Amino acid sequence: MEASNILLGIIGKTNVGKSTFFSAATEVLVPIENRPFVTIEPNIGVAYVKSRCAHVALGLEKCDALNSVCRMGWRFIPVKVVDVAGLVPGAHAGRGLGNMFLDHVRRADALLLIVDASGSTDEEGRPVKPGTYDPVLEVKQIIFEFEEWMYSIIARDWDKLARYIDTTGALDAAGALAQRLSGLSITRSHVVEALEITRLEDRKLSSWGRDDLRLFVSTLRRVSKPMVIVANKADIGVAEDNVRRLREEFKGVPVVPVSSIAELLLRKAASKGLIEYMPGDEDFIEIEKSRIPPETLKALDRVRDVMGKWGSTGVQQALNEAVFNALSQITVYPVEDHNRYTDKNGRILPDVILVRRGSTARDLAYRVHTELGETFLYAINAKTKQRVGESYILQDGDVVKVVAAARRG
Ligand SMILES: Nc1nc2c(ncn2[C@@H]2O[C@H](COP(=O)(O)OP(=O)(O)OP(=O)(O)O)[C@@H](O)[C@H]2O)c(=O)[nH]1
Ligand SMILES: [Mg+2]
Repeated sequence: MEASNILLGIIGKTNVGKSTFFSAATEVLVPIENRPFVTIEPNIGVAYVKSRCAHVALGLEKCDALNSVCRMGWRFIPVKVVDVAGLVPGAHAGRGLGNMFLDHVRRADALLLIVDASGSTDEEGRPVKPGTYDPVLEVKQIIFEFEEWMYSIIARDWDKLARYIDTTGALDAAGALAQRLSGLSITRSHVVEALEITRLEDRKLSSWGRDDLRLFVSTLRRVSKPMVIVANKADIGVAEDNVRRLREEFKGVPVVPVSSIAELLLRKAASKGLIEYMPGDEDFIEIEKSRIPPETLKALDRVRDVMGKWGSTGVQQALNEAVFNALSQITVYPVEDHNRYTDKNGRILPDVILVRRGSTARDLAYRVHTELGETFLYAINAKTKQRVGESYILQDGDVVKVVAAARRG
């Protein structure tokens, strides 16, 4: 059973650390250099969001995680991440590498906007003295370029589409729009929400002016591609003030201070067996100091200072913010045996599933198997042993057995 089919897209200016973040999060090795436009082709990998495993709350000693990983009471749940080439101002008009490569993030459910919070790269991504460039401006420019790209897709034969939807009056406009935009992972409910917010819901599409369409596109962007601002290079002194400024400017959008380079070093040291480190932790342990090369020890000391300052490297927090906050996902554990919390093979809490907050017991049944959804009778909340109906709203960490009329096979 798939834990999720969530895709996170990494976007940002060129040379700000997108690939470093990607590599730190996925442990996929990719080219990283201090110059613009190192990444051309997209990188795809698997990262994990981290959540307390249900076995802890149930007082069990362990579980048998199958579609995810359990480490010291924490569930690591896979999500896909894609890293693409960098943007520069004017990308929509073809500057730099243009914006066509954003096609590789068109299916993203949420965006990780990586910004150089130290201000040590100029508009074109060239290295400059820290504090020179303004990260607030950088975020605005990237959002602008992203929305220009979305606009160019939606505006393409818009007039024809608008006429078509307006003249076939019986057709559900939001549904038809959503169908047209499904390649961008935009759903009918995203469209409905954007129409409501912009108060364009009652207006004929063909009566919209260009400004109406622009407003609709930027609203749809906010609704369908929620964002986390990754304030990268937080290990450089001046980033602190910029993190505060970013938070002030972009209220309602999570801003996470991150040192991707620190996380990358920790993951590498851990995989070599030099340190014990769990992503998201506030510290690490040197396993045997005498075995660690002196320059690595020095670098690790610097990493420790950064972690001390911010509480962690921030990479895990950024992933968690995107999935649990921006995308409002919660964890649910489907089981067959609600007394033992096992599947039919006796494995304890093998699977965890990410569902949107507000999902029901029947939604969960559908996620497990279509037939289970169709033949749903009731569910049992394994924590309380209580029977719940199809409209029961799932809670984070729920362990649920679905009872259906007919079984598979
Ligand atoms: N100090 C510091 N430097 C970083 C951090 N993350 C990345 N860098 C450096 O920033 C430079 C660019 O990193 P990349 O990951 O290649 O950046 P990118 O955004 O993928 O760049 P392009 O693919 O060329 O657009 C490299 O020199 C990295 O070592 C960080 O957290 N702190
Ligand atoms: Mg790159």
